[in-house]
Amino acid sequence: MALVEINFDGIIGPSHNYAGLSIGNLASSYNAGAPSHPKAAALQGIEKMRTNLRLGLAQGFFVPLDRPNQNWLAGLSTDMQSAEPHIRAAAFSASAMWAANAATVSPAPDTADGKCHVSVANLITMPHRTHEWPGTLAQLKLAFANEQHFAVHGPVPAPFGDEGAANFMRLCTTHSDAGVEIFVYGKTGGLFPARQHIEASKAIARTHRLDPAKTLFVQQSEMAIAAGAFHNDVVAVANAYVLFTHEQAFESSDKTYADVKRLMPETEIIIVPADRVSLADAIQSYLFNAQLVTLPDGGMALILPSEAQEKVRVWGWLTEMVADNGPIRKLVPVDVRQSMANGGGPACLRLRVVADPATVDPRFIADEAKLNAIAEVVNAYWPETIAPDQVGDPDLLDKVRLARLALLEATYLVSLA
Ligand code: SUG
Repeated sequence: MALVEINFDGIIGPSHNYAGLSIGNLASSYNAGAPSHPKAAALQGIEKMRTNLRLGLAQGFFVPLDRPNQNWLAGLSTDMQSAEPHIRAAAFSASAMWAANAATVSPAPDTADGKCHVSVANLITMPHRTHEWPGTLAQLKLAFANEQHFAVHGPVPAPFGDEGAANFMRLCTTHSDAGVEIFVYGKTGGLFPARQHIEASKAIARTHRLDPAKTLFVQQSEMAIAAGAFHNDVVAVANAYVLFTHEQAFESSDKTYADVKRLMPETEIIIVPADRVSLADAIQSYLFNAQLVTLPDGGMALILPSEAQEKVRVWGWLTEMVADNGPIRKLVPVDVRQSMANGGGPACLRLRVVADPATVDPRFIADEAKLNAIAEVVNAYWPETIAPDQVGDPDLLDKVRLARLALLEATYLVSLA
């Protein structure tokens, strides 16, 4: 069977809130302390999955992690009642929703043993994300338990930061062909941290048994990180033979484009010039944090945040591009505003896995009926709103735990409890 790209979206968890935890992520900082709307957030995410299904795309999902993370708090010899506010907020964060940061995935055609390799990300730069990986790994091991087709790996050891597929792109002729894998790392971002370290990227390439002749390590531009592109997927995205990128995404753009063309000459590189869309506009509108997908008719679409439609210069450039007979033919705006307010667009919410869906645990594969069942649980159990001073409230903590358990029951995933 031909391999297809399956997008696994993180279901937005019941503890979704705005705690301003991610320095360098401008939306997270601007919205710190605002009330959040977990139910609306999760329903927006579910609608995005429905949009993808209706476009004829394969869709999967991951469930939220157990929050607050009592084990992590216990490791710090504290609990939700006595922890300092920033520790409490870190333990309660729903940040695992951004599944692009869950892992790096090298599809079977790219690896020496013909298996799809999946490495869970250590996320060690931001304290609230450091404790995601054990829960994420448990889920990856379940979803991709078929050892004939998948190899699931633990995290790269500290101190090398790894943020998963958010700093990774793959180019190929079709998903079933061997591709070129591009790892994007940061060195410095001025006042902001570079979250992806080259040592981590290289370790993953070795673990995944990639062909060094078809692997690139590319430095993200310092200017982009300093402007708020805390992950490369905020300024560039690739699909099949298309690389869609902002002019200022990479530190050495010309060398990057030349290397890409050398390894895959048929690549079409679409560069958005800074004098048409500034880095600031790109970061505010998240036009690159789009799902660039191949539709069943062979054309490509950008599933992008509705914020991109609201910026005249951004939308102007995009509509010109699709009218121009290039490979990207369709723009599909989706409303994921609750996630966007924490710096997570449509592409952040999903992990791409190129595989035969029949080899994945079916409990993680979505269809309309399953999304209806998930939406029912969200409607019944997810909090309407969370104000910042509620984060330690025992009633809210109970509600959040019960909500997740109800979802695990509805998705037959109680073993993850
Ligand atoms: O790691 N935001 C996430 C957003 C991740 C976006 N993912 C990708 N670009 N692929 C982050 O910065 C904010 C949480 C808070 O402030 O409450 C947060 O973690």
